[in-house]
Amino acid sequence: MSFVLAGKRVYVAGHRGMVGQALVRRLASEDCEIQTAPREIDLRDQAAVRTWFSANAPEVVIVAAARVGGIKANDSRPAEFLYDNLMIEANIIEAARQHGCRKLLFLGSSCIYPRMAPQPIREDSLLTGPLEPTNQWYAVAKIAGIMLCQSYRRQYGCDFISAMPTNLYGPGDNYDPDGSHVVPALIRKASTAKANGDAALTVWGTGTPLREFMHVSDLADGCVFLLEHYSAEGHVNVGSGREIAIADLARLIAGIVGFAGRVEFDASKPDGTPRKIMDGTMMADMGWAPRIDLRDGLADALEDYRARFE
Ligand code: GFB
Repeated sequence: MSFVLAGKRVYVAGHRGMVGQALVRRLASEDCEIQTAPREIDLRDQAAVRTWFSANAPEVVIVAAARVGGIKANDSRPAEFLYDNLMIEANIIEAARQHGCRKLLFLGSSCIYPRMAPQPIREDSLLTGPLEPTNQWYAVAKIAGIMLCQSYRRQYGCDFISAMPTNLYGPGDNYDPDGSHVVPALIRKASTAKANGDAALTVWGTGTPLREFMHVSDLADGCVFLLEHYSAEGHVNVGSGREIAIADLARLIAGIVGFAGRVEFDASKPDGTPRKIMDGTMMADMGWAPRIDLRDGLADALEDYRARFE
């Protein structure tokens, strides 16, 4: 099976975010017309989304727009993470159906899976156990997005599919200390500690949680691959297949940044899920593999941080 992107109007919802920027970069080599909506369009507003779809008639849609953030943002702003994500995905998916879009890719997150899911986490672990409390609000919204795509396939015959990326990092990331994910947070902490000549940097939690990280350009490539080669109800994991403990990640980032001080841990901060590595068999069996190794990817992210903030 092969869906052709060339010549089609492809709407990247969320083009200002890290994932959306990577999709725009990747799609530039696909000979398609990339569409983005201006900042004034509030994707939580159903009428605004419908009007934009009527005026621009996208043929393919990638739902990379979302309220996202790291463990603290998820835990402290539960209503925003649930409401905003439900509204954004429902409005875009329904508008795509109304306007007869040929294909839609919805992006979720590995946090949709139960906190204690068997590892590596297979796609069929969904809804087999309780969620991780720190990000259950975001997870429920993303699970609803998967279900929307599945239900629209069944009831309306829409070719809507879902991908679940692992923890992502890369150019265009959010470096806000309270809102960010761990990779940008540690790049900033190590860079600041180095610049200030500090003796130590502080990592949240115990340092023992295991996470799988993937460079956002690999995700963008996986998305294009799925649009072209996948059409089925089940959501698909997209990961790197490599995991690392947060303590080791902190030391690796400190080394790449050139911060030679101590790495300390603040165990009063939450660890979140103890381990989260996804099973990538579905993507591998279809013939796709990520390419960017963690060390090279982190060096690229650091370059982005320095270009933007130093
Ligand atoms: O990246 P992160 O915020 O997200 O945190 P999750 C990963 C791990 O890094 C946690 C630790 O164990 C954090 O306690 N950590 C250490 C830090 N230092 C820091 C720091 O300075 N900042 C941050 N942010 N973390 C998110 C979900 O979970 O994963 C989202 O909350 C989403 O909904 C995302 O699913 C992919 O991996 O814990």
